[in-house]
Order: sequence, then structure tokens, then C-alpha cells
Amino acid sequence: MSASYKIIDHEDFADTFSDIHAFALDVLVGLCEPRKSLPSKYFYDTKGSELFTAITELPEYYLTGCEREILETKGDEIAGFVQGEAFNLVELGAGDGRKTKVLLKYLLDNGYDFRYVPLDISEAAIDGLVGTLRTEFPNLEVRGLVSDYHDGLKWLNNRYKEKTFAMLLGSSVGNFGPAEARKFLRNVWSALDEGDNMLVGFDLKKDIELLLWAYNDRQGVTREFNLNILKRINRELGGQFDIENFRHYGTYDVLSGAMESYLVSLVHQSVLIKEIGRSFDFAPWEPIHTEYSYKYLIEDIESLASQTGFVVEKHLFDSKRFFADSIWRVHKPGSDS
Ligand code: AVJ
Repeated sequence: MSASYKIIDHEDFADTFSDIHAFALDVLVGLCEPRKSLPSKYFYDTKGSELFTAITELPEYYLTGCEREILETKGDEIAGFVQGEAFNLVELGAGDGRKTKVLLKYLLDNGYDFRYVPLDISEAAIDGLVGTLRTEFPNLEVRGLVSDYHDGLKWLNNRYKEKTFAMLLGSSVGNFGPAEARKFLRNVWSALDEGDNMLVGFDLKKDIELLLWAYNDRQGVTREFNLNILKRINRELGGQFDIENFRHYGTYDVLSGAMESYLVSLVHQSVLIKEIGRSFDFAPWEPIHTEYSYKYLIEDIESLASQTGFVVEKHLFDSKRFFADSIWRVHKPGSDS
């Protein structure tokens, strides 16, 4: 007898519900809002990832250098939390893993028993990173995972008995608003076990001039990075954006504590996006919001941790106290270990 219903799963649509389709859908929705916006996750195509790497090398973009200093000088404090136990060092959103290499070197040189697990949704990122690590650290045990964070962590916890030390570097939580950040961290928490650790990078609130320079650099790399999202729409969705008709605008909202990036239309224009099959109108000086980068106080970090089920173990700072890598422990009430 045949079933009277069918459950349609992801595989049934693997070819039609493509990345391009998801991109087109998000662009349509974002540009239909009265306040236009585009999700910042679409910055990172090949060109955008290159531009972001160039940003991390700018003198004004202090975040990367500060976090590198923490990882270079505080390896012993980070490793102190595993206390001789074997562990899986999981990096959420590993990217090119540049900053992580200093920590990996420290842990290897000091004989720690661990496996490095870079986890990213981009197969190209994982493939590239695993390749370079094989040659640079032949003695390192690497297990790359291509997955979203929650499923990747669940898979790991079922597969290996060792404790997890997860890392979310580079202030990537800063792209989330407060509610989204809580939802994201709680979802990570639910895939971890009692006693597992998590290290999260936060950019701290500081002199507004320094923040403004970091997102409005002299060479205009951040400008290029922001405009690249329109070029990506042109490349992948047949968009007809004239880049000259938009300007980058990076500003700081003192109330919310967020750096905000916009692309502002300089003229009245109507822009066709072929894959979406319609045009979008822009008034002169109308902004498209493209990114939030939230800045934190220590008390903001501590409430975020406790609201999502973590206990703060320690905050690690760079010498200028511009950035914090905060180390947390997973607490699951009712768990007996
Ligand atoms: C990669 C999200 C940490 O928000 O500072 C850099 C991205 N945007 N310059 C940040 C970014 C503009 C960056 N994160």
C-alpha cells in the first residue's frame, strides 16, 4: 500500500533551491523594505574575502592585530582550561585560520594532546586551510568539517568523547543584534556538553574616532569591501548597479553601540536585477543598510554569557584593552558531571 503522504526533504530540492536562489530571495526581501538592507553575510564571495583579508592588514583596523596579540601571548591561559585533558579545539568559521596558527604552534610546542577541528560552511575555506596546515604543521591532527555550527558541533560530540574547546574569533558575533546574538549563542550552547569551553572574541567600546577610522580607512579598502556586495549582485544576479552612483558611509550609533555601514544612493535611479526580474528605485540620498558591528562593554559580555547558559571563566585582553577574548564554560543545570 502506498503512503498517503510524502515528506519532502532537502535532497528533493538540492538542485533548485541553490545558493543563487537564496541570494536572490534575500536581495529581493531586503530591497523591498521601506528601509532597504542587504545581509552582511553576502560580503564574503571570493573577492569580498580577499578584501576582508586586506582590511585586517590596515593600520586603522586594530581588531585583528589586538586579537593576534592575545593569542600570541596568552596561550598558557587558554590551555589552562583543559588541564592536561585531551580535547578538540573547534574553530567556528575558521576562514583562512591565520590568527589560529599562533595558538596551534603554542599548543604543539608545549605537548598538548588535542585535535584541531576547523568548521565552516564554505568547503573552499576548509579545503584550503586543511591543505596549508598539513604542510605547515605535519604533526597536527586536523579534522576539517563542512557544516553549519550547530550540526557540526552535535556531530563532533556524538563522535568523540574528548572535551570541546570551541572558538569564535574576530568579533563575528558583533554582526548580530542583541537578540540574534543570544539566539546564536544559545544554539551553540545546546550542541555542547556540560563543562565544555567556548572562547568568544568581542570588540570593546572605545574612543569613537578610533571606531570611525577602523571602518572608514584612508585607502578606501572598507569602501571597496562594502561596494563589492553590489558588484556581487551584478555578477551573480545580473544586476545593473552603477557603482559610481553609490557611496560608502560608516557611522557609529552611540545608543545601540553599533558601527553601521551603509551604501547611499547619490542620485535618483532605477536599477534592474535580471535574475529577480524587476527594477528597484532609489531616491537621492537613500541608504541601503549593509552591516552592524556591535561593540561591547565587559558587563554586556557577562550578561550575554549568563543569559545563554554560560559561566564566564576569564576575559583575556590585549595590552591596549581594545579587544577581549572571553573564555566561558558550558553550564547545564541538572547535569551531574
Ligand atoms: C569580520 C564581522 C568581524 O565587523 O569588524 C570589517 C567585518 N566590516 N570592516 C567587522 C568588517 C567592515 C568584520 N567582521
